[in-house]
Amino acid sequence: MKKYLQIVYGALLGVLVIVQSATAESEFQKVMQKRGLSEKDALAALKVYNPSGKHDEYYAFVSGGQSGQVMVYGIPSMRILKYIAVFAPEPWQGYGFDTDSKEILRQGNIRGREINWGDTHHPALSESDGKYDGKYLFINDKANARIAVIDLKYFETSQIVVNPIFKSSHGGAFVTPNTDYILESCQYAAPFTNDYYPMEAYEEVYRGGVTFWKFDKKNGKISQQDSFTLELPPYMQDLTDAGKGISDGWAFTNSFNSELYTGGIEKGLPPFEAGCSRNDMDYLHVYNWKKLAELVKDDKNVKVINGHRVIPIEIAVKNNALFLIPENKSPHGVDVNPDGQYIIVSGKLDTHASVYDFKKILKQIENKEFASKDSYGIPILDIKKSLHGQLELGLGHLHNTFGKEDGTIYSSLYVDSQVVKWNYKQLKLLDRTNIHYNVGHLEAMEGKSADPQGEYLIALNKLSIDRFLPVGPLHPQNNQLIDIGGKKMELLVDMPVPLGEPHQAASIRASKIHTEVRYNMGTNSKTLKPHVGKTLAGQERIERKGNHVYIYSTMVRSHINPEHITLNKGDKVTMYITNLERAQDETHGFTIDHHNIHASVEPGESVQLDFVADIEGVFPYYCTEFCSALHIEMLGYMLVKDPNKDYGWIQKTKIKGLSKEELQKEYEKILANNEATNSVIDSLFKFFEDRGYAKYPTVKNLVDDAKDQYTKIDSEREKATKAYNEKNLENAVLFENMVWQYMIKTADSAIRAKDLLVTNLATKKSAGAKKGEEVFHEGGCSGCHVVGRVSSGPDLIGVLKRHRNAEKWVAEYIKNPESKFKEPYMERLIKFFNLKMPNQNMKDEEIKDIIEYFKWIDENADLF
Ligand code: K7E
Ligand code: CUA
Repeated sequence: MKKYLQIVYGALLGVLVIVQSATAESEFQKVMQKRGLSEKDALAALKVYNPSGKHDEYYAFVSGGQSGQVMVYGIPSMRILKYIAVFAPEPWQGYGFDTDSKEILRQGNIRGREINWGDTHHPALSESDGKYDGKYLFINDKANARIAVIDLKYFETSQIVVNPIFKSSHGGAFVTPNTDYILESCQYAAPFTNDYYPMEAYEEVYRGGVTFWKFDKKNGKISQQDSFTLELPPYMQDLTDAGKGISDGWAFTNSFNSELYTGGIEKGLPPFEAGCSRNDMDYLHVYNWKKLAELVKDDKNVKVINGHRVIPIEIAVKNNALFLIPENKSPHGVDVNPDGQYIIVSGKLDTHASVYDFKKILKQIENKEFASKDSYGIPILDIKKSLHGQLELGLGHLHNTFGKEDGTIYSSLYVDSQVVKWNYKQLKLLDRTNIHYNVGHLEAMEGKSADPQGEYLIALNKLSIDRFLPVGPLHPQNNQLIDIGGKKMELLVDMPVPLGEPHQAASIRASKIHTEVRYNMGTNSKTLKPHVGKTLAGQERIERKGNHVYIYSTMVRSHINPEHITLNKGDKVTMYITNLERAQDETHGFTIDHHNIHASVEPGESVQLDFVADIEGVFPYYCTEFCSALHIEMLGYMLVKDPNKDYGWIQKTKIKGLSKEELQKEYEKILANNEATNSVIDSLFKFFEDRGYAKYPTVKNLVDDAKDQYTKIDSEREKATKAYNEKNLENAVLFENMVWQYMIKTADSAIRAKDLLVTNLATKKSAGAKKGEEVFHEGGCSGCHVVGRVSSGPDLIGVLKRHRNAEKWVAEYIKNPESKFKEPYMERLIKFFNLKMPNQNMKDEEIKDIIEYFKWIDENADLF
């Protein structure tokens, strides 16, 4: 136990320490005991814990199910980073509440109807050569057959496309190895047109299919006119995967209704679930998308339905581009292995997983060696000749993800509630682990790419039953993290997901994602072009064209310009807001009360709000992000009057001000105050210049922001002086106050920059100095001593030079302060500070470390 804890503690510090085992061990044990944790728990905690500021190794993009969103969290910490709004309005991001994002959301309208939710299932990352490139994310909406594009530079939805002929789609989004196409297979068969056909027309008119959405990687958009669909029989296609490596150019889709069953429980007929699983076999669809992409170029190979090109079954068959292979009934996941030779089909109703060998499939196709044909004329390959083999895994095999070692695959067992690790080449079971209830998808790191990374696996469970504090009948979902780095899988932690069913996840190494932190000034974040309403400082204005009022406004710490907007009831309003900030994370939010509008305006972004001022009244508007110390003061008033009413009776009150003398005093006071603040700022700026701050990008950003704030002082000062000369003392004071506000904003960024620069420049602390610093703070020394200046106690810079044999002297003094009070130097200090240093009962070891810390301070004295 003792040894074990030493190792654990050593790992925690990241260094080999000869543990002060007595303290470390007992602290560790105390906490474990108090929280009822086992050694295994403690180890799991170490594997997932991120101390403040430490980033995760991977991003996980997880479908938000019925929320219509995508959830982003970090692995291994499982900390949620963002919900990206996709198919549903999301107020924090302003998504669906400002005009520009509404335009994206409304791209998802179907037959003129607004759809405000989605059932997201399968996120897919863009690929180059089958590997994740970190540029885009795609997600499907099963309920409404839509696909969305998310730009990973901004983590924002940039496009939604509606499938023109499918009524539902489950098998999307899956991408081809260079993201030429995003594949979306239909689920519930229906007529491709929008007409009524009775269920009796199922075989004749109802159809399934796969849509190939053409993606333009350069501009990050799906080109709808270059996209097309392969018509398929109404077999209820399920999931899909694109080939890669030797199967590049092909794709695979399974299905669950080879029976062509049409239900009718209310008529006394067996329900769908019975009819669709009567046969022992369903069909794996195998098709050559590269060939189809060639065929579609010739008009005679396509029929156009709802303005969309469709390749009929017979054309695909005639051109050797479409085949079927039997698969055990009602399968679920289909996954192509990293080199593209094997296709693993999950059993679901069968205890076996089936491994198909693409080489064997291709051989039969090339030899035109077919077992039979289905009723639509599609050639059927022999299953035995196509299989590499099968392996019994357990009950309810739903999905697969690939491991790092050649041949390893992890599969989910929904009914058994297990994850199994096996080898699909050798058809050998390797390991299995129990997880919590009903796992659906699972994702090992980059596990569906051509370059799986292993390390961790997440199990996306449907039920959470007893795992978390109860929150009523609707439970959260449960995502579980499993360590797959060792020989045995180890369950590490549960994460409740309060969003929607987490079907599929896609993970990517964090270093592959490169995001922006700001927009070029005046950018429309949805088009990434300059916004028509771009407004720079000084260009704020209100323009009226008939009853349409255009407001060009800006937001910057800590005011909205304009602050008064007076309208007539019935005015149409277009309000443009530009966030003038350049500083990272200086977002402003904007709302006008009672108008159901909200915008999140990121640094540099311009947004547009459209609404009708259709109710009379007084409506405060304000910034909804706590953006600075004066955030609450960031407000304005929209005043809507009824043009048919007479408001002449209203008395305008005048506020009684200060006397002239009082104002003069006020003015002098604030001038002096500003001068003092300015000299602090000067010394900060000098510090930056002297230390070459520009070499450190984050520091530079902060300093730039500080300077940016500082430049705003001149014009305010001018206004103050002008007002003063015009004897308008009241305004002179207020404008000088504005000067002070900008100084505070300058100092705010500058002080953060200085702290960061000091951390960058200082010499590395020894282990002792690090501990000494901790002890210094924890022991209460920092209550009186501030490094770099005299506080309630003396500055500690140079403390080791102030005494002869100083290390020994200081050590003795900390240990027993009273012993030195009588020394003449100390007598003078005590008198000066009117304070005696208390005995903090430091241990010898701690005192030694504090001295180390003092040495470090002296080494870096010029930085404080
Ligand atoms: Cu939930 Cu991939 Cu839509 Cu299986 S699917 S679980
Ligand atoms: Cu801007 Cu609060």
